[in-house]
Amino acid sequence: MATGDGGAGAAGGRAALRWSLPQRRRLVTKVPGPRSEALQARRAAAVAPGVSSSSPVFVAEASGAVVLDVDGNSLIDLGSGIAVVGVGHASPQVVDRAAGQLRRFTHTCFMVTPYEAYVAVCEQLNELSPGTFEKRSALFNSGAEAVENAVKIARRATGRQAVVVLEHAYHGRTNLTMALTSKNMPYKDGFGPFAPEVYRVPTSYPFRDPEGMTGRQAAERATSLVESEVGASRVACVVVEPIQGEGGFVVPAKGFLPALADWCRSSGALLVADEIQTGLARTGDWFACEDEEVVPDLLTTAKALAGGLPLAAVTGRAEVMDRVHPGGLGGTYGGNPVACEAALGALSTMRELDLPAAARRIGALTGEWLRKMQASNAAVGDVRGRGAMWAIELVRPGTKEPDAGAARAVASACLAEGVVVLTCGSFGNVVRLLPPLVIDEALLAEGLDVLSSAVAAAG
Ligand code: PLZ
Repeated sequence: MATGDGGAGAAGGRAALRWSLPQRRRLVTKVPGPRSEALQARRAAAVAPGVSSSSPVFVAEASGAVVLDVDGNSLIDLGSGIAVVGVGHASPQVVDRAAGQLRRFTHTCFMVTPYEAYVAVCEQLNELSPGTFEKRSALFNSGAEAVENAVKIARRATGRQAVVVLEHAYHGRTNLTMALTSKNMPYKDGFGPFAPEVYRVPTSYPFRDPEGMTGRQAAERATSLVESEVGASRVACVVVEPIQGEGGFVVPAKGFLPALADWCRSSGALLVADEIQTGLARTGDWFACEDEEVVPDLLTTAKALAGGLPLAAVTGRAEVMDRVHPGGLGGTYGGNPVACEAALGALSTMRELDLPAAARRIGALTGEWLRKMQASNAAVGDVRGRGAMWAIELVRPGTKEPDAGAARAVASACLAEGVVVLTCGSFGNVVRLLPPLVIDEALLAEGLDVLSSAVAAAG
């Protein structure tokens, strides 16, 4: 169960989770309230403005699917800190294991004196990720760092340099991952020059592609460009998000990912699946690739992996991973022991509560709700997603012209009513839902009801 008072959550009637906060929406001031506003003023004087917040509500406590702000408002969280707390905020096993580890030791550096939890996290990632072949993993701090390392490994293993990425891709904010990321504002503007040998080709975006274009045709459009403009034999890897995250929750047409995987195999390029946002139960499978039985050579994870602590990983075929010389990968904090223990807690929660199944139940409910919204509102151009990763793309009624203003208006109307939702998309016009997978179904429905009203008002 996923409520403080004993109801059955989307995670079903399996092992009980007790949350420290009642799982409810309750507003006691306007949102943001006076204390958040006072902190916002302090923040403006102290924090670099380049780091902004989409929901300027300061947090006092968070538990399960609820965030309690400093004014005492209890908000429904349909963003999970950008797909991180799938197991819920302050999830019991995450907290217990991390706290236990904090008391034993906080750091030694795995590259100096190793510890078991790092090995155990790698073992579990190797077991859970697609492919029955032998695998190895390496741990890092952030998603961007994992993607950078996947590229390093692919280049080292293939002896090739070119990296192919897709339109609308998001892979991070470091220099190499900015180059891999598609959208200029806010991620890249003025921050160049960017890393060389990165080539961008069209993705499959059913809502915006020519009517009737199949996944295989979209893949052919991409790979023929690579062949003519890059040269297949120069490609170290193709990096793809199986469902694009920041770029707009773009679900490719069926057949697109398998065709890319086939092309990689026949070209000697490696397929890197960036499952940082989609991975670890979010889409209803352990990994989104599994939906079409795509088996990547390298796979990146982060976000949900450690239930809120910073931890990321590259997992891949042993024969690829083993090509990197000892000492070629690492970092002071990569695979920090507290983060590794938290990950062991998160992974065991995902298994015990069967969170892939919970994500599928969330998806059934959410998809139905969003389609109803679309039927009654011409501003909802597209509804798409899988599992607990769903979005609406907002357009000017009767057109496909993106309406970013409407997406912003919907998100702020939801916040004012005590529901945190996120926007995304290359055109800023997508409202996305990433609820904790342990959310109570009634609470999710309440959040969707608030969203419906906000969308109706914006349309
Ligand atoms: N790959 C697919 O979704 C992070 C970005 C938030 P880091 N997405 C949230 C922001 O505006 O910075 C992400 C992702 C995919 C890579 C990353 C990068 O992960 O942990 O933020 O570095």
